[in-house]
Amino acid sequence: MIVRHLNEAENSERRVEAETWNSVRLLLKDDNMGFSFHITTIYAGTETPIWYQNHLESVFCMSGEGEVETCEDGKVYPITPGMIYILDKNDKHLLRAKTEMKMACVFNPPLNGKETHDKNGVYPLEAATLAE
Ligand code: 9YT
Repeated sequence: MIVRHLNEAENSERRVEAETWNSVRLLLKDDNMGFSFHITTIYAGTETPIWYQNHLESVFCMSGEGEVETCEDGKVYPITPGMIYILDKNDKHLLRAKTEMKMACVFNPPLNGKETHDKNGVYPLEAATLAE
């Protein structure tokens, strides 16, 4: 069994910083679970364009308020604690935080731990990362 604690992980290299968010990656590819699990903080008053073309992601809101807009159809979904959105179609989207939001995120395939968004809001597949 693997046991970790958020308090320790956020003071380690598991914490990744981006302009509009930080993410503490509690479970990663090298744990061999087939998915990764992160606690992500989205900063208040931000908008983040995201398009995970290589990954499926589920995002559960634990605290805070905001909204997510799917770019293809312009639909806007309010985010409140208890809401989950599931990007089952690699949906391109805009994530807006009204207040700071704490999200629990699951990725398939799992992240290796070092990824931050590229200019299109995408994480490359590991193979692509290694080829760069
Ligand atoms: C909700 C979301 O996708 N935020 C961006 C960061 C991502 N969750 C991550 O890398 O953990």
